[in-house]
Amino acid sequence: MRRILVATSNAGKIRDFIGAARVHGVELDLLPDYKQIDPPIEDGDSFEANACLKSEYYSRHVPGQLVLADDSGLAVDALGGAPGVRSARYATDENGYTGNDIDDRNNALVLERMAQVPDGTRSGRFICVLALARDGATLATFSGKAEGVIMRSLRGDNGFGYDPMFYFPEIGKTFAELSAEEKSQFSHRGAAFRKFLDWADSKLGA
Ligand code: ITT
Repeated sequence: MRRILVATSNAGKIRDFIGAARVHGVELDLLPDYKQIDPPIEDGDSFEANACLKSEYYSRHVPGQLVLADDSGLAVDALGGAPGVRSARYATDENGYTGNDIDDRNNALVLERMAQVPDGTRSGRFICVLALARDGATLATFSGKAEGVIMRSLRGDNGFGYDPMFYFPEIGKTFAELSAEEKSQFSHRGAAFRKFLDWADSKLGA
């Protein structure tokens, strides 16, 4: 496969991508000098819109190269689909918080808002859209989801973001109790990544 650059500032996503790529024997590189580039404002109202916005934006910095960006989040049914596209900034939207432990704050807020929600109605899903772009134009998008249940407390030390509250019934574990390779088999990001690999095999060649 041709060189694919991944544009993300999220260390947890990078870990997931490395795990998924390893499972498939593929190598991914990070966009060079990512930190020197001012991030775009993610103001799209869907995962797809934000993924395209990011991949198109970053691909303009590396002419001729293929750039993959990820927009993703957790949609909880009892919260009307929140945090959804605002997943990374759920606590920021609530109270302006922007510190380093934003994942902890986001988790605490979801647990608090779910406290009175009875068992049996605590369903939610992770959604991921990957967008592949070159020279500012999207070539294709790939989506994946994972259906689970929102726990009443956090469990597991792996992963990132909402992983410790996301119980995956098929294996009886939260996503934070899985290695990156295991998570990629069940996760929204792994599913989207496999669609991307299939597309890349047929459109870009080996
Ligand atoms: P980039 O835009 O730089 O990729 P970001 O963290 O801002 O990084 P998003 O806007 O796509 O990315 O927000 C995704 C948020 O959704 C992320 O910060 C987590 O809170 C949550 N999330 C997405 N995928 C997740 C996963 O696999 N496990 C846990 N939480 C996840």
